Amino acid sequence: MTELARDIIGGKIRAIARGISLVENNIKGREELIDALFPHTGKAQVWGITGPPGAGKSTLADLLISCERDRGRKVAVVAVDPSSPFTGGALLGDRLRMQSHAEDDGVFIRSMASRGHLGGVSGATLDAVKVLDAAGFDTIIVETIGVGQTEVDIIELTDLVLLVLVPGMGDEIQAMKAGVMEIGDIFVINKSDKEGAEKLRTEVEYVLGFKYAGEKEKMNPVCLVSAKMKKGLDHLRNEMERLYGQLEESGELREKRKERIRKELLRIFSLKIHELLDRKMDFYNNVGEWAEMIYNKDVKPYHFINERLRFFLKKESE
Ligand SMILES: Nc1nc2c(ncn2[C@@H]2O[C@H](COP(=O)(O)OP(=O)(O)OP(=O)(O)O)[C@@H](O)[C@H]2O)c(=O)[nH]1
Ligand SMILES: [Mg+2]
Repeated sequence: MTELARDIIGGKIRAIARGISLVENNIKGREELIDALFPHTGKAQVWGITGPPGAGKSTLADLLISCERDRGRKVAVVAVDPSSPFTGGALLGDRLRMQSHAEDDGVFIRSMASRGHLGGVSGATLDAVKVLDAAGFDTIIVETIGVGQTEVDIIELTDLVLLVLVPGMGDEIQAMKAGVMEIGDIFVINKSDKEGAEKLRTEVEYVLGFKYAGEKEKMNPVCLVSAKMKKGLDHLRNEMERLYGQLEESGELREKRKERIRKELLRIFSLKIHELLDRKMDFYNNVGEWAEMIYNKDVKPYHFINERLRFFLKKESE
């Protein structure tokens, strides 16, 4: 085991930060590091917080950090910024609304930018969570922006998701019926100090009522919160605990995590095959010429592709 891996397992903050940078930038040594850390993972609870921009996700995360610290648990927050090429660093600063814990060794806060490399931010975030898990954080919170189709699939990254909604998004709720309501395990209506929170709760419960027609006891919790005023936190925290306990007891957590590994395997294998294609077939150097041949009707497209593939695989196995 490398010194870096040992220091991460020992909980050394600088090593943890370096480990995450290594993962984020996909630097050589990433795979060895994750493999070394892997036996030490699986202990942390991994929470997702997602919702539209400015919904109060970071403010809420900040409060949850305090709750966890009060219970003697170590907490890490990873804020994923899927669009940083466009928003630059400005948004990142804004997202880290958790500075009150800067001095606390039991708290680690980090933002991750999407660097657009293959494997993307989801792969990097999953590995960053592994680093934090191995480092001994009891709770890991992953914050992502998103309503609807985003690059980062929060369900794929975490055990349980809080979807943060805010009053005044009635139209969005209409649009959400189809997909987004599937995302949240717990629905947090934040900014309940503002007008319209009760109305939103009714709307959300109405939509969930359809989803769970006849099985009301299975309906997701809907929690009214004001992160700014520190209101509604106890109820939310109790629901989080209750749901997590259920997940553990029913075996669902195990299944979720296996499903996460299945998706990860698919992504990594695809990635590696893609790399192989590029390296061994010299795809990008040849593709222009191949396109020319197809354009000129010198060859038939599928026949040509299958021929090339057979040739490549044969050569590989020799
Ligand atoms: N009135 C009110 N304002 C809130 C509440 N929670 C957060 N805010 C404010 O909403 C703004 C955005 O809060 P953040 O916590 O940065 O929201 P976010 O969802 O993390 O934002 P992004 O990460 O940029 O998407 C800040 O000005 C907060 O002070 C709340 O409960 N009530
Ligand atoms: Mg934020």
